[in-house]
Amino acid sequence: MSELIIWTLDWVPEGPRGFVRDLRLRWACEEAGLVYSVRSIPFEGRETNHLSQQPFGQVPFLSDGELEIFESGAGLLHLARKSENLMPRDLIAEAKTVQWIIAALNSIEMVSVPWWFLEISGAKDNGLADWMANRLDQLENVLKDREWLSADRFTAADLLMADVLRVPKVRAFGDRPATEAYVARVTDRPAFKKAHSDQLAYFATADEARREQY
Ligand SMILES: N[C@@H](CCC(=O)N[C@@H](CS)C(=O)NCC(=O)O)C(=O)O
Repeated sequence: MSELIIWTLDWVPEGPRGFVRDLRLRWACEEAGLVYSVRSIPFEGRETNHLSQQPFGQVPFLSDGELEIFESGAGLLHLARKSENLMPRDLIAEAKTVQWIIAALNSIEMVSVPWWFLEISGAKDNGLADWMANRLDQLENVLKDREWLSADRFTAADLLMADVLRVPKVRAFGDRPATEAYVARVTDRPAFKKAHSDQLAYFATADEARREQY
């Protein structure tokens, strides 16, 4: 068995804690019962200090023995291949899980991240608001008729979609009861809670190391 390592930053400011995307991979490993460790690259110099592992200077990336893989979605798919807990082996259910993983990234997060960025930048008139509302309404329409996105059970697609949707500003953008119930349901899973509290603890430990250093 090769060693699974999730790579993240060695420290981040308060704001992103609990939301750094290494959480997606931690959460997936917890759901799958996979043994993993977490290691980090320095926050200072992150734009260029790990370009051979992540060409955009971001985290996370994953190593699995010889294999190194960047993009949280690609890492999630890699982990999903290791465990039926994340992705059913039935061909149709698997295809539907992959479909919703791509939809979370390419139809929802593709809109939500730029919208969120304009929001926190204090833009007076967020030009992406209509697009964002439309996408969330369309998803609400899907979620009002089902508990899970694929295969009538929790899959990696729910993990990713809920992670995209649980951002507080996204969650507060309009009243969408089915989506809210979905996010609450998926993030109520013990594996999410463990991954989330582990990430918070990881950066809290980093605070102590930093205090000693500076
Ligand atoms: N598409 C990438 C996005 C990764 C991303 O946005 N990572 C953030 C942390 S959650 C990051 O590294 N930010 C630091 C920076 O961009 O300087 C993925 O899903 O892995």
